[in-house]
Amino acid sequence: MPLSKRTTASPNRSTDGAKDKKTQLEAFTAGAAPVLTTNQGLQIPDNHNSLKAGVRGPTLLEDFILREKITHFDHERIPERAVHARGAGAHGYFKPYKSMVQYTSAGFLQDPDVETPVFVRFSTVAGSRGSADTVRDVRGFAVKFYTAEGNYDLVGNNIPVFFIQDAIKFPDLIHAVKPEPHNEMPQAASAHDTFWDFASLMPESTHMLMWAMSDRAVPRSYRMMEGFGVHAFRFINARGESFFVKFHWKPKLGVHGLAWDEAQKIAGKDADFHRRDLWEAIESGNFPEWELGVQIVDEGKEGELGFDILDPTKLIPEEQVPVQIIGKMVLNRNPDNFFAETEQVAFHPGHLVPGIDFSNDPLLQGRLFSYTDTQLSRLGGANFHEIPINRAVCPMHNFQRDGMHRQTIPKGRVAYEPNTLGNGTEFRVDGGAQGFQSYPEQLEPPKIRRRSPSFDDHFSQAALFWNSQSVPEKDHIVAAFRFELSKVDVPEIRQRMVDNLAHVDLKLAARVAAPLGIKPPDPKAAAGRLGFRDYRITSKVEEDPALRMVGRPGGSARTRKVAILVADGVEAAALKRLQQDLTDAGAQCKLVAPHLGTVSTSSGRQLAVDHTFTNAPSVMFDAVLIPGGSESVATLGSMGEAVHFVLEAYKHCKTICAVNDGAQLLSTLGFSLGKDLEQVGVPTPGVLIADARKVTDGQVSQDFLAAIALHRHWDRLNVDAIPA
Ligand code: HDE
Repeated sequence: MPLSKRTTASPNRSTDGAKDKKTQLEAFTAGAAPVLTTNQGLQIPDNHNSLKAGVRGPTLLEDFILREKITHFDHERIPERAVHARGAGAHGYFKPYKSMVQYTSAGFLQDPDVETPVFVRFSTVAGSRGSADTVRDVRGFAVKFYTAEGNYDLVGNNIPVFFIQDAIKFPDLIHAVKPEPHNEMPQAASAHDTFWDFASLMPESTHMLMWAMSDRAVPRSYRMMEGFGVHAFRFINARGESFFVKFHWKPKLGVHGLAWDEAQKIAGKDADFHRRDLWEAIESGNFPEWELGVQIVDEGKEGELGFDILDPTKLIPEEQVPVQIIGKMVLNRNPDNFFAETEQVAFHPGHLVPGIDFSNDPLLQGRLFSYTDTQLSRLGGANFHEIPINRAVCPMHNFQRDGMHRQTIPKGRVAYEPNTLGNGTEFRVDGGAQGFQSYPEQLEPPKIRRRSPSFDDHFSQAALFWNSQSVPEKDHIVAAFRFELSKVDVPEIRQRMVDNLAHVDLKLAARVAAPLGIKPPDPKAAAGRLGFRDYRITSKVEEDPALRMVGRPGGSARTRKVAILVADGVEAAALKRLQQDLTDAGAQCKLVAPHLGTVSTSSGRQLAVDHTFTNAPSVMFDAVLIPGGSESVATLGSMGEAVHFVLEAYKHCKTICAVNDGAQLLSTLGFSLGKDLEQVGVPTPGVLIADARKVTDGQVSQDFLAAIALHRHWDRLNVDAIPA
């Protein structure tokens, strides 16, 4: 699919031939070649032996071919990102649904026929580059739009608020969450003393902690995450009018999380789980899609929200200001090279286009410094904008010169402005209506190093988030706090944290505290501490359904992975029909068996096996089908790995469909299934028992698909009792 037929046009900017990012990148792309050469192009005769003084003698310093190869290898690594080191990227495009001309002059938001190329990088925050994908963490969601007016970066997260209110606390936050400095442990985890020491002393982090302890922090897939710009930005229209705007990305596949036990196990079984999921979805043509949404607040009306729009620990409830959906992003191409593209891409919240501007959010203001600064050391100098993935697709011209690894060869003697020597007449860029215009906001003196009192409310939206959760989601939040705090050695830190939580909800705090070997939470103890603020706003909404993940409409079985458990003697007829119906609905079915190769069906046919129980455990799947066939079922029942597979899928609240005597496997494992196997659907949520004869009319497939579309059956009872 072509990435861009037309690019966004600006009245005073012409574009050159490199309109399309893909075409531009192709100019830098190299494939396999029939010879090996040095970096200078000299053909290499032998890539297996270094130059030696005699076949058994020492290697000669003269061997420039060896030296060049080893030297280059020695310098292959660049510093990993200080935060968001672990990530995965993809190319795609963005298209607005309608013109946003009323609110913004941004060219790429004007014309529904215009596709703007994008590159997106998803990431975790705390872990190193080689850490596991499924750790409990915030996810980065950074989008670079290659517009005709320059690159616009929307550098957001999958959580709409942040831990801190002022950029000056960012190094402290990150030092606290990163592995502890004396022993560099733990990797990619907030469950340790320094993080909770800091967090418990920073009540402003409470709202974000609620999100970070929710299933948002263990996404099922990058494709199933929301994205948020977090800060308030500004839209500015052609008349110079300003509107506050908050950005949202809404995934077409719904918002879904893993079970915590599942996430931990995946971290060991497939550390690349999210990266692989994104890659495979794109390779198979299941292009992930998000809609771009905006919440717009007129400049001057922000006071009516009831909280400070500049405070990044606050979100605007969707119940209060609805999200307008304004466009769609599709990711349709994997990078050709991870390092060249995903590692070298350089995002920056200050990469803006005319029509979009900042707010005074003090967290955002600090970011405006940090991102260029970090690229200087990470990408080795000031010319990182010339790296192919970072190049704008519109013409770029200025008099910045030289520096490490400069690629462009600027012609002529003029490297200053104003000048007359460039083209014989005076060239001067000195004000005027063209190009980027900062919003001429009136500022209030005095210069002051202090937090605005309007930022003092630390708990009301944490409570709003808590009150908006479904029962199982609340249970998961409690379990996450318990897990994290149980890893904290110092009891005073655990105590301080639950005392803070008492200001969100006393019952929540008491539940968290119960197994932690500390006193019951004491709201008064928290209130006496430095950093605590008594101020509390009254939220205009008490609950916001948009804040929960469970029970939202629009779930689908599309791209969901279904394991079909088979062994010799499996009955194939119902299996085949279900497999076909699931595949037609976009699910991905894989046959998991005791061995690779084939298994024989009860009628003597051969079925090709995709995976073994060893190489593809249940945590790799969203749902399980256990077909009938007494021999097959007996074999599975005698295999520890197969039994564990089913128990674990059940524990993780996944949909399980058992056909005929497949159900016996479930009952031998102790699940109560009701008596009537003729009946489709039993009291246990997400466990379907089917009669093979009924499969042919398609109803079983429909029920199975509907159950998979619910993602997980979190309301399944007593899963904690399952020993898996
Ligand atoms: Fe970042 N952040 N950040 N951040 N951030 C970086 O920039 C920083 C913040 C976010 O895939 C770094 O190029 C400061 C909020 C994403 O390449 C660094 C502050 C949000 C990514 C940096 C914040 C983010 C980064 C490290 C507080 C959500 C990954 C490498 C003032 C709105 C981008 C780099 C990618 C990366 C600094 C807070 C999102 C060090 C100082 C809030 C998605 O410059």
